[in-house]
Amino acid sequence: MNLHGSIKSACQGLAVAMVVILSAALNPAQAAPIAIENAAAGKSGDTVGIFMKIVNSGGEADQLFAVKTPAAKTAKLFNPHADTSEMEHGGHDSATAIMAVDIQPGASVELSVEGRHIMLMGLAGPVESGQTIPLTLFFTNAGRIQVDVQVR
Ligand SMILES: [Cu+2]
Repeated sequence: MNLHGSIKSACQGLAVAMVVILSAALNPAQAAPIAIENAAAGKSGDTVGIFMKIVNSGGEADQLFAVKTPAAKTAKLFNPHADTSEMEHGGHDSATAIMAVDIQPGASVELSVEGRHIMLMGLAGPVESGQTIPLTLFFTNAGRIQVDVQVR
């Protein structure tokens, strides 16, 4: 291949790359703006707490509004220390249940022992350390996100 030919094929390759980039930009639904990091589960009596970092790299706010798992009857969002200064884990009554977690664009939210997190109640079976629990997280914009969480 002569010099002219190789420049021409390089230009064609660039044109293809540009089309791919443009179509990705025009279809934001194909991007995955929500990422789940450092997901972990911890047993607490006859319940299991789920902790993770939710990262929103998209340009729009999103909202985690529901969680489902075959491992438990219910998976609820809680803010157990919303109205107390105590830093112990506990207090999962209906007063501390929250409807959803908002994640602003370009921001992240930490679901932690000390703050908001997910609790699994009515476990389907015994939960052992090292076991993996499959979760489906439901987001308003990002839709369903599957995540496997390992029990510490
Ligand atoms: Cu909890």
